[in-house]
Amino acid sequence: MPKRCAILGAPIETGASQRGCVMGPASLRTAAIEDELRALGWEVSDLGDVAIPPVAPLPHPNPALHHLAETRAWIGALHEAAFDASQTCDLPVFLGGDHSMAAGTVPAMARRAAAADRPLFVLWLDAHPDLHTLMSTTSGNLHGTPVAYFTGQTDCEAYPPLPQAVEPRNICMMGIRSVDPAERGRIRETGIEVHDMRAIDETGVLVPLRAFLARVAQAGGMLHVSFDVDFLDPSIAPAVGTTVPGGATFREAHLIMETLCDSGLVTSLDLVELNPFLDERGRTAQLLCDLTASLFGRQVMDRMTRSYL
Ligand code: B3U
Ligand code: MN
Ligand code: MN
Repeated sequence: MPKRCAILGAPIETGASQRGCVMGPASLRTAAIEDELRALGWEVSDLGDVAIPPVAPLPHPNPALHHLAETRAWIGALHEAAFDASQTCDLPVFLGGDHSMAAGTVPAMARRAAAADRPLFVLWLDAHPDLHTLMSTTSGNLHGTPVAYFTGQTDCEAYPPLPQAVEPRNICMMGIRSVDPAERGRIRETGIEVHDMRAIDETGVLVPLRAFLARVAQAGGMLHVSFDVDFLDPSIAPAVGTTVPGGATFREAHLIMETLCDSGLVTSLDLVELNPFLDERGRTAQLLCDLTASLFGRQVMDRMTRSYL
């Protein structure tokens, strides 16, 4: 029986400082993400884009925050739509949209996992840990807050109540290379596993990835992958508002996606922060599409055995 995938668009850009992520889902559709996955033997249904109604501004003690009301509305709408999408398939793909959308998708996947009596694990591929609370962010860009929210930190109360928090020990971050002081403290307090670029340079991507996948498998967990475009080096992925030098290479990124495929553990995916306004002839959208194809089973040469350990 073919495996089923659902595509859901989250055209949200109010969590970022620059506009343009609203076009992310359209750009990924133009790059033919649906056809690519179908060609790999998946049954794919495109559920269209989520939308929010107009909202009134929400006051907050942190004067730096902007677009709080919109973000709260997006989190609520996305939570419901992502949960519903996950009930129709094996592996939903959420097309962003800035990373604040993970405050909707990840708690929805935690709820789905809890209903199946399984723990949710999260692989966070990003230059940033996105671990600010609504009080600690100084930029006020709410795409820097989803991890604090879905791990149940205080000072996120202006967001919708969290039905199911993700255990910090079930989160693995890779590619991290831009961390604010408040986030650094929170990484220490929560014990979230962080592999910064130095660690990746020292061991390669497979050592920490295989260890994490072994933990997921052992716990019988579901695995959500949240892929921020700025995880990649800006030289191969220019279409993002928050480029940070020294990111993952083309080959590291594909190897991660192929290894995730081999593990058979991935149960949901975010593709976030694609800003087509900053792209060059669609190359970042195309790369994201190709990386997703690797996660869904595309290989250069067939392998007799596909072992990830
Ligand atoms: N930590 C900084 C920068 C940032 C976080 N996430 C992104 N950028 N994409 C902040 O604004 O919170
Ligand atoms: Mn991010
Ligand atoms: Mn980032």
